[in-house]
Amino acid sequence: MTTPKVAIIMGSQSDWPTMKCAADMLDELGVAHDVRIVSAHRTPDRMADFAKGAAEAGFAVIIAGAGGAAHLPGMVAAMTHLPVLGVPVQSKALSGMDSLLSIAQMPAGIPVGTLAIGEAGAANAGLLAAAILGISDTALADRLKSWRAARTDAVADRPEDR
Ligand code: RP5
Repeated sequence: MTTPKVAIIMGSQSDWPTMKCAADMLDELGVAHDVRIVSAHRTPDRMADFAKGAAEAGFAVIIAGAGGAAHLPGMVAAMTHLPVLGVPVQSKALSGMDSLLSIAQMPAGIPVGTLAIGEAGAANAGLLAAAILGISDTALADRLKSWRAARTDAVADRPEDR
């Protein structure tokens, strides 16, 4: 069995309901992925081992979700050249604004591709990972185009019950 090309990591079990939207999107597009809990502050050694070994393990894209002082995506990006897509998980205290700014405001030099707060961001991270892999996988690119075309076709010309 080949190693999945996408890793979905998150800081806590509590992030899973959000990050599941990325996993569901990848499932829908037929993209194999691994899912792991990797906390920057609770399991820093696990995070470093994962990030430093991710390329050699065969991953091509990393989706990293975290909430609050959400340093996981940036820390992982600092330890791998692979593209890191950051998903700000909606926090209780600040509704995810803390997560968003923590992930988006990386200093120049170590980029994290930051998505929207919450489930929309996670779903879009799945789509973006598929688009990145689709550059060198025409079958996947075709599946992604079909997925988008179906969404376009589903939009009615006029609202119902008008
Ligand atoms: C972050 O703290 C996690 O990414 C999570 O979003 C947040 C809360 O974690 P728990 O206290 O629910 O484990 O590290």
